[in-house]
Amino acid sequence: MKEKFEDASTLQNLWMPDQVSTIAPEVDSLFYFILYWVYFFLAIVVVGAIYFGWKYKSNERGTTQPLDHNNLLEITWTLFPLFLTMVVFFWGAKSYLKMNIVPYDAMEVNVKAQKWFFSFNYKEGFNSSELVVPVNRPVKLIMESQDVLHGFYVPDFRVKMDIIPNRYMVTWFEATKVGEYDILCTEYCGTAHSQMLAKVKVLNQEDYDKWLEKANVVDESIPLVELGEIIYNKNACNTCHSIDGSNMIGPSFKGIWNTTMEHTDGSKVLVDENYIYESIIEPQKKIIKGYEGVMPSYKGILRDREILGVVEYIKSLK
Ligand code: HEC
Ligand SMILES: [Cu+2]
Repeated sequence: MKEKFEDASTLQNLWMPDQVSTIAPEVDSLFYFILYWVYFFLAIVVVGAIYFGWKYKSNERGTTQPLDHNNLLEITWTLFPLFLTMVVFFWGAKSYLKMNIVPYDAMEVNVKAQKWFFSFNYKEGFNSSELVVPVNRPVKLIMESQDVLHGFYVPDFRVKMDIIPNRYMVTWFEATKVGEYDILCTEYCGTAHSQMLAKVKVLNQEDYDKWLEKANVVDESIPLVELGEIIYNKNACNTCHSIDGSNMIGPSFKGIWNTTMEHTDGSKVLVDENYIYESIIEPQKKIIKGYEGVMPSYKGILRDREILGVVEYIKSLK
């Protein structure tokens, strides 16, 4: 918090998020340019209305002369706003292009949005539930949705892009300050878009290299049960499955091990390793009675050891 206020060179920072990308100051200055002109015209209208209301409040002065026209006034109130809107247009177009033309040397990260979480796939060959990037380096995001429309939004970066299913959506940013910033999904018309929270971690190059090295190996030293619990929280299983027996969007994990589940096709299946594996990789294959087939596939997202971890974790929830 202290850091926040040290940065607050103007009052503006009190009600806007920090400016942490190269584009943020540009977006804000155009925003304030428009905002201050709006205040200016608002003042003219309000002051004018009050003044004339007062001036002509009674008929004592008689009626005014019929007005014809006033060339100077009419030309002014046409040309001046035209000039202002043109400034806004060219300024906006310039920033818009800058936001949409990705620098050629940008580092690339693939982003996948699905109900109800983001995952970030690195070219080095692993997935992360956090977007971790080096500071002062352009980052290109190639985004796709596995199911419905989602939105990718980082307020501190002033970066926002819808993620439309069946196509790649591209955006980019260059973070200017080390720190941790919020990622939000901006679709609010579904069950849990508002809970699709994630973080961008901006590290200096050295820390980033270290993180990359570590993230790229599955840590064999973590016991399977703990790994399973990490996956449960990290990969959003917890938005649909409880561990205390209560039903959410999906069935609870508590006590399901070694029980039989009835499916919509009437078949009964024992919850064992194979069934859990299948539920995670091909969730639509068998749908449990009383539930909808809304679980996303984790194929290509969870590695084998991680799935084994989930199996052990479910076993442990007696
Ligand atoms: C969007 C909600 C959602 C998310 C996220 C989700 N699931 Fe599911 N899951 C469901 C629903 C709904 C069902 C029941 C319908 C079906 O069988 O597809 C289910 C069924 C299952 C089953 C079969 C369960 C049983 O009780 O027999 C397993 C195992 C499972 N999920 C594991 C996971 C794991 C592990 C994760 C995280 C890596 C996860 N799910 C994430 C919604 C979700
Ligand atoms: Cu969403």
